[in-house]
Amino acid sequence: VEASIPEPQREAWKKHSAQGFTTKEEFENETVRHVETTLARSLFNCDELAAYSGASLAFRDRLVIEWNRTQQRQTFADQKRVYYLSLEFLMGRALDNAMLNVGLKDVARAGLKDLGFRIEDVISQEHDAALGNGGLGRLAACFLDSMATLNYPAWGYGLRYRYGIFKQEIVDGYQVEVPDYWLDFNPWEFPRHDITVDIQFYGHVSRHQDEDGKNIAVWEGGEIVDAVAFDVPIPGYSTPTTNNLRLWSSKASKGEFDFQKFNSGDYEASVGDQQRAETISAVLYPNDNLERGKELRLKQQYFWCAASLYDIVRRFKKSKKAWSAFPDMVAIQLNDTHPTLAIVELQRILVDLEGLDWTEAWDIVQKTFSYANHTVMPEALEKWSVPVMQNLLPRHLQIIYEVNSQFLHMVEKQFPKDRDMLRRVSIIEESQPQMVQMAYLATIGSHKVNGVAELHSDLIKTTIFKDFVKIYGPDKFTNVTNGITPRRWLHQANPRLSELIASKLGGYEFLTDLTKLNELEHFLDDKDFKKEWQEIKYANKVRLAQHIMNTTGVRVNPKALFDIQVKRIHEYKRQQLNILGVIHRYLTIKAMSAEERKKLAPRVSIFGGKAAPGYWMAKTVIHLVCSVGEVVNNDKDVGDLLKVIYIEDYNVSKAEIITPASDISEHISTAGTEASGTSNMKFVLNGGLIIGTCDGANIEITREVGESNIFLFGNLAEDVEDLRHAHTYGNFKLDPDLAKVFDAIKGGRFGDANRFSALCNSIIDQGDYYLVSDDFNSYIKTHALVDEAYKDQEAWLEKCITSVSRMGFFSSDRCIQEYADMIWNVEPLVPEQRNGK
Ligand code: KOT
Repeated sequence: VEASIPEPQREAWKKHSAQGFTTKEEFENETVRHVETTLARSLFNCDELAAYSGASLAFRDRLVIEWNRTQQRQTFADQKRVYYLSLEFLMGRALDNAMLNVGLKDVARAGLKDLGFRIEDVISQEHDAALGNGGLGRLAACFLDSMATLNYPAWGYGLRYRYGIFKQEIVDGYQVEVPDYWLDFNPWEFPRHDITVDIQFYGHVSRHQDEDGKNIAVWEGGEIVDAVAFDVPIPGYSTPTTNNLRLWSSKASKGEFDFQKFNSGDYEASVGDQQRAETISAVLYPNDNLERGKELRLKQQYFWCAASLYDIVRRFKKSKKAWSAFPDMVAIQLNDTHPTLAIVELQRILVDLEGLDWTEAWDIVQKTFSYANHTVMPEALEKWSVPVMQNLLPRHLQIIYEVNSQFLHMVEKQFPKDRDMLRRVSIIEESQPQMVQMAYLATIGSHKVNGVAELHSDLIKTTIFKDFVKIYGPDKFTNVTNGITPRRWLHQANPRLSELIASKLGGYEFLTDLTKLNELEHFLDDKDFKKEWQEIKYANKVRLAQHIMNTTGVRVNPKALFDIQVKRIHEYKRQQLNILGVIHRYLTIKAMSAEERKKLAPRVSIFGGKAAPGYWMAKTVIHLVCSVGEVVNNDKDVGDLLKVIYIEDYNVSKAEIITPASDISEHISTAGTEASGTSNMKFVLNGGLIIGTCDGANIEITREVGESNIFLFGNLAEDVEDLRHAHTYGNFKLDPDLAKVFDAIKGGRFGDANRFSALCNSIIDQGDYYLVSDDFNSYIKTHALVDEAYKDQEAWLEKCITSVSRMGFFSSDRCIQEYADMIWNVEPLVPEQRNGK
């Protein structure tokens, strides 16, 4: 490593080296200093936003010190690093997380109080970093937290979108999308203008002889766009390890910025070029579980993969090791197929630029990469049109053809004469136009492929990767069940519950070893403990009720059963089943006598989540929920017995309020469609129960908490295909209770029925692909069981506490440990202890 400061002067540096605050006095000092100097404000114009900014800058200074030390440590240690490539990082807010992870939230609370602020108000000033759609992006954020907490030398690589996921407004019961410009003031990122990579697009490939007479491919022409690095510190919990998340931002290249045009007076065209370059990292595609094959998306993918690979290779080359050592120093994890071009880019670097033999290079590539699959939904599987790729990335397409040809030769040897096998596994789909199947390319270019929950990992082995299991053997395919970080999703979101648990378990060790929660089972007879647990749940419900009041004007009774479904709106997640069930409940209440109504447990049905802007069916579901709410919430017959709420703009910081407030949450996807789900884990960890299908991680949650502590219903994954087949061949009978619900909708009970006809028809006479009708009866009956169970508050509470005590498995720490041991083969780098830390 080159040192810029000569030896004799280093003592002076060490003497003046930044320390960061530890005491309340120092925190106040730093906060005020930042408000007065960095922000150039004073106590006369310091509002909550300025207080947030000052406090964040004070914490940022602390993070930066450990961050620099961590990076130095990792450089000197010269050991294998993990690079987590994800097109989405759904981080949420950073200040609260930083306070908790460095263990100084109490100090900050006291300091802010001295300065005249409530810590909650200050924290809530922060804009969510929302560079993701849902589960896939949030998983990446939980993984960063766990990798840092477990002291793994790990980097995240992503895109610095100028606009994250849109903000959702509900206007007259319809979703309206508003751009999410989040970069106005972001103290958590550090621009690294010195780290800029030229990224090439378009152009053509020619062949040249090098000095040794070797024929090499040269990719020439086209255009260059700059990738500028922005770094975000990722502090581990209760460890000095502070890892780096590097986000790339696109900029017109200095060389390219067309001075010709500029000087010739064509200023507009010149600025136009600049804007076109900046468009690459301008906006996150707002589709979850859907790929639309847009060229700009492919551009984003290559831009980010090429910049990241350049960075990784540059770091490796500094070590002066032989190329064969690359996989001993570098593990690259692909978060779904979005970064698959990284495989091709590494092969291109090794063969075209570094002059390695094809076979040697490909061996390195395969040992370096691993690929996690997150979905089996056919519309989410990435395929890129060959002509589009030919135009944008001509050399990469050649490499893909070569990889495919060698792969097919291998398969042909193994399965002679099986032409259909060759057709099925070819990376190039022979359609019109031809398509590149990214999941196949990712599989062929990786040494391990994993699913994200047991059922899902089994399913991919028998469906999309069936032939690949025959070719490579079963060991290439494995399962790593998803997890969530207990720091954010218990300690931060539910501080009182975390504190109560800590008081019983004798400390906060459970936050880094979540299996310790099982000791809670010893307190099932502890009356005071149970009373306090119940009070905490109630307080969390009061807080959510307050939020609902403030944002919708609807008063909900916090004593009612809170029934919550918050996640992206998708037909396979079946919010339509939920709202149709709610309508059924409403009709049942309307038909009851006053006596009967008295026996019913009051309910609040809460929905939340964004619909992709072009997904009409999903938008119709939102509109139906809002329309039902409009009627039900104003029906005097119903009162507190039923309220229907749509929470606007569901995001990470809303989830932190919503998750601790559930009595029951809905995870009701058609069996076999939800790869894992992770909000199911968050709700149970916060003392709520689940109503769900035998899908994704629900199955493993059931195994852990016990069948008596979860409300399962519906058809099994193994029966779905037959049922769909039956529907297609005229064997479809609409559930009679569901028929009544449709009659009510069609009769205009919830406003103009035409607005809902597409939704109704998809179930009634278009095959009911997601089996809403098949599962309806079972769903309604299971909700009746929920009602019954909730009446016995003692028994309910016991279920909740028992469930929490058994959730240890679902920590993302366990999950990261499995990736590290089974897939990445990396060791933690444990920092030496300093001043008693
Ligand atoms: C696919 C394409 C574009 C954007 C997102 C996706 C996507 C999201 N694919 N899978 N997911 C979700 O990933 C989560 C984390 O593994 C899973 O828990 C969830 O079931 C997937 O739907």
